[in-house]
Amino acid sequence: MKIGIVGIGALGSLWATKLQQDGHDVLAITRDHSQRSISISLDQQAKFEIPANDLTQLSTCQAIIITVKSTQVKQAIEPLFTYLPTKIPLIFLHNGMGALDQLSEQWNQHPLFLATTTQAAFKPNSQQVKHTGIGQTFIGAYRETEKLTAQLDSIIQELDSALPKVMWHNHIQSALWKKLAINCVINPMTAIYQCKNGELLQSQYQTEVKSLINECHQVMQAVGQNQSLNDLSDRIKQVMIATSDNFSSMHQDIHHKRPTEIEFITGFLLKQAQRYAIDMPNHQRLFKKIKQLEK
Ligand code: KPL
Repeated sequence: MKIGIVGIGALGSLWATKLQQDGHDVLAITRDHSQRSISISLDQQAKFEIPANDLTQLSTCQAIIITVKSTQVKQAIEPLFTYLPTKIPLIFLHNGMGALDQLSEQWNQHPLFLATTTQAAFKPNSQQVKHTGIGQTFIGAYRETEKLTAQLDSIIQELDSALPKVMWHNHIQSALWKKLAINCVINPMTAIYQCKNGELLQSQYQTEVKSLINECHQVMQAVGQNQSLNDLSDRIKQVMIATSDNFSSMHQDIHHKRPTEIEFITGFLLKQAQRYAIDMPNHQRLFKKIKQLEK
């Protein structure tokens, strides 16, 4: 297969190297379109040389995976519009929700898919990527009109072979809401308290964690995401344990003075809460605090 990867951050680099290792042609699209190739090593292996930014090659790709952050989706994808025939599936993989709703109407003809993953990767420098956690990736439809076609099914099989497990999800919105809840609790708290994910299990944070989960659960119920409060709390705690030694992406963004994804994480949750007139004092407070830290 020929696969385009837009965004060569940690997850984009992981996908690019794993796909090339599995024998596929990879085309990397980076922020700087004048860069002609990228050179990157995966874990302890030799370097992968990946061709980059020949936009005329996009039309020959079987699928494009967009791994840029939710805050960069629009600016990364809009310039590619004229190079992308409408038959090519575009798979978006990022934290948060609502980023695709900002795309211009011209994308209506394109098959758009959303993905969520528990794979973890870390990029210590621009030439190296480390696969730090083995997980699962789910892909599903952005709109109800998009179905699992035979073409997409065979792409998913190839992706699964390169970086297992990759699976189709009939209700990707529910997987995205669960991930959103995790990110709404862990990301702002770790960024504000400057701690690792696992430190949120300490007793001093429990009252706040509980209130955040409660508020989030109310919104999920209102939008029709029926998950019990206990299951949601357990899932969030499991992620704190499984990623206990990690700094969340928002912690890293604040630390490196980069914009965070707060608008598409807590911001998205607050917008939904507003629609149903649900009071969200705890998430509001975190949202404001992260906005201040970003400044
Ligand atoms: O997705 C994450 C992030 O950091 O953005 C979690 C699951 C919180 C892992 O760190």
